[in-house]
Amino acid sequence: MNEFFPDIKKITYEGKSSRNPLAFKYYDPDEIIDGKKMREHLKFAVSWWHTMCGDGTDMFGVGTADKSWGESYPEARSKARIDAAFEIMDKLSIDYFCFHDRDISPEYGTLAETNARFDAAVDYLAEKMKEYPDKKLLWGTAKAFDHPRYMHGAGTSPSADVFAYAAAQIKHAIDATIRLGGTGYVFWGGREGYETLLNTNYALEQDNMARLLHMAVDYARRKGFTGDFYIEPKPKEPTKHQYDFDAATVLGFLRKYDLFDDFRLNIEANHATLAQHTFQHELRVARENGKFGSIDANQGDPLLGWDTDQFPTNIYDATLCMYEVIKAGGFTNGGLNFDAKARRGSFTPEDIFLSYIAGMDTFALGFKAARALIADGRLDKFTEERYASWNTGIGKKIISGDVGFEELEQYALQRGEVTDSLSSGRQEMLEAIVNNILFSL
Ligand code: XLS
Ligand code: CA
Ligand code: CA
Repeated sequence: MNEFFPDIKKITYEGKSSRNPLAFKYYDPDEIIDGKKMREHLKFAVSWWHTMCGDGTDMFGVGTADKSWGESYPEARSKARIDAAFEIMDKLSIDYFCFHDRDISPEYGTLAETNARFDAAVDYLAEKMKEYPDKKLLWGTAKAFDHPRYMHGAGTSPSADVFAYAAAQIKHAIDATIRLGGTGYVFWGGREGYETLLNTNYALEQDNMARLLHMAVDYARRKGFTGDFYIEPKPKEPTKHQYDFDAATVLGFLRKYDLFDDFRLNIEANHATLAQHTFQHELRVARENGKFGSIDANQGDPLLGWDTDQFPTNIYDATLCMYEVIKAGGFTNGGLNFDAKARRGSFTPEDIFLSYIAGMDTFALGFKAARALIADGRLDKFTEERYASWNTGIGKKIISGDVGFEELEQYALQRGEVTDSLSSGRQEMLEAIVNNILFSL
């Protein structure tokens, strides 16, 4: 078969002194760490929508990158895209991919026709996966947000017909995910939110979203899906107010609607910062609630207030991300999906490889730095000591439930002023420790 990137050979690890732009400097896929290859620790995934479909179109101009894969007709293009995707994964030593149904095959008139052509593309994908047995589906999802029918939402549309259509589309995307052995299924709340409360039945929309999720879980489990369901929080864009605002909001929703046991979170860096949180904050909230699942690895631009989906190159953030991942016990069904696109000006085929190399090296370094931070132990020890008052005396009694307000009042009256029980938070010292670790790698 013809190669799509004949000038690009398989990307190899050359180490940090290499000056070859088409080589890994930090990511050695086969390096064994704690008995596991780096590729198994990091579980990188290609995002089909950005890498295979995104051509740099923005609201001010048409695409700059050619993502036609040499084909003018949608069916042939779907197939060529699959061939090109496997070449990219193979050359970059990436073992996973993620897709929306419509990235694989677009809409064609009726739902029945769309489904039939989608199924044919999935057949081809399944064949290709046999040819490359180490390439796996990390997660699938349905694009229930771009067609005009979803202008007011899918699961939260005011139209029950649209809800039914979305359910039918999601059912089919779940079928494909199961068929391809996907270990996850994502719900990102595309247009599930509102522009104005003046026309919105907030309570009904929330209840309906929960109804849709219950139906999806019931259906998928009946069909034998054993992977994880994820909700991917995002605070705004495309709607002014997205219902799945951030990790804490989603956890409250899952608890309210008896969905808590069925879902984990897919945390995206750029969505965290849009919600005015750090990436690490969102991961910590997920982890401490037992809901860490998967990651959409990218970064926003601090000067821009929208979802720029840039390839992650910030080692500091990647380190603190991987710190949370390691503390969560590593990835199980999830992984690091590059929900990221090369900038509109980075339009050549090589830019696909260069941008993935940048992101993969960043996370390989972040992984090593996070391991070093944990092994160093200064951060964890400092935090542990900061909370030492909860291990003995009155702290221990509060935790064990042995005291109430009356006893605490007695204690406070006897104890006198308590400011002397505090010690410095030492933020600057801790930040310097992180720098010390980062620059000694
Ligand atoms: C959009 C989201 C989307 C999800 C999948 O902002 O990041 O790409 O990851 O629907
Ligand atoms: Ca995402
Ligand atoms: Ca995004």
